[in-house]
Amino acid sequence: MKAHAVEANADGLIGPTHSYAGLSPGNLASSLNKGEASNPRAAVLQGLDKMKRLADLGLPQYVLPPHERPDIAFLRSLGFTGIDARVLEQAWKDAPSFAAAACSASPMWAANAATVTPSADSADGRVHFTPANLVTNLHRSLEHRQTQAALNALFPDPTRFAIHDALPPVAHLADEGAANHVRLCAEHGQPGVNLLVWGREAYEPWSGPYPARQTREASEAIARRHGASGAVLARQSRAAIAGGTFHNDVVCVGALDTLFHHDLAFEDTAGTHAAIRAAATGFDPIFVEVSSADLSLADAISSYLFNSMLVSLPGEDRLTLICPTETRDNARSHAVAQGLTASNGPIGRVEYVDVRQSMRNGGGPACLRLRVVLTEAEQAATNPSMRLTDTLHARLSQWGNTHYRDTLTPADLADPALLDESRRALDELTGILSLGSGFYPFQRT
Ligand code: SUG
Repeated sequence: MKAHAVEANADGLIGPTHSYAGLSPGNLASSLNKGEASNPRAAVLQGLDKMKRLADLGLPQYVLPPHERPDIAFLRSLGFTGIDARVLEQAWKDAPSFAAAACSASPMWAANAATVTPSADSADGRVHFTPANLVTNLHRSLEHRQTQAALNALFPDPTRFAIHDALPPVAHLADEGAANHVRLCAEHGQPGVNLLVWGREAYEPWSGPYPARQTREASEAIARRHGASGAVLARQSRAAIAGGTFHNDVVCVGALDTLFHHDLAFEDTAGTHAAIRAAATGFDPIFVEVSSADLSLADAISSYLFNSMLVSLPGEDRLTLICPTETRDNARSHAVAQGLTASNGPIGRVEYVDVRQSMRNGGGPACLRLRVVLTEAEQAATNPSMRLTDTLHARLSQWGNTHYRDTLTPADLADPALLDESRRALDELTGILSLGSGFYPFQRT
């Protein structure tokens, strides 16, 4: 008999350099909004309010700190020298694309932080984490070491938590973390099915219009190193990637026994369903599939119906789907969402959250959170300063209001004052979240 467990969320706190730099080919929102002015202050407050909604609904909620940006150490590795402000200035002059990558606040999308295997599924009974190497996009490849440090700060007990290194950062092992992983189960604390969705094989010639960001071999290696039971590997459909589905979680989400997905999510839908059924022990999976006739892939992507949080709330029999407001604004998506609750299916309620600042970079409610199934003993072993309470929500909102700008264009990223502002904010945050001394590179020099 396994211990009772719940699905906690760890959200990426949105950083002070949140901007629209058009850094992610194949992510249509990122390309479409390139060059627009962002509002980092509104962004961080929207993210915090979303976290509070989940905490108020009764789920444990944790905060993952933003990374140090601009990433001066990365620019130094490219040969830029002198004081930090000069490194930044020269990089913007000589290598603006690299400078833009060094400024991205992309660690906010915690679904890409790591792949997580709960203790109920792992060979050694610990919770396993592999930070994603995110090698497909330069700006995201800068994340995994600091992500590992953040996970170590949140889950400090090595007898309960195993935080691995990222997979070797090469294209053959391209990994985007939990955005391509869905866990199904009867109860969170019972062994589950781990659906790992990949877009291409390591040695496959790739000719699609957009990159496939996850290799089959990366997914296999993670299941192997975590000792994950119930692993099912499924190929993401080529049509989905070509249409702008840069992660599987743009068209698919699951919780407990329910997988909710678009009919173009998988290359072989019937085979994927059959493999999940075969791997499921103690429950019959329920597939809620939305057809292209009811919702085109383009509408699914622009409205982010599936990039929602599907959650099991304390005391409720049916699941709740937490969608971005863009889903409500799209008549077809809204009709599908209403149809879900009107039916007698597993999804009983739909709620909406405003994360528009993140959405304009292709990051919906599901992108902003990393799901971590935890027993009570495991929850007790987390860093208490990183758990969102009403007090921490108020404190971080005040912190964001104090330190963040309310407008930022990509050109503003070159402003050396932004470097100082960001560092001041992160320095204060280090104390608020008890991250330990020297958590950020700038604190170590
Ligand atoms: O990797 N956007 C992110 C969005 C990640 C969404 N995550 C999930 N689907 N789980 C990405 O494409 C855009 C940054 C810019 O263009 O400035 C960006 O990185």
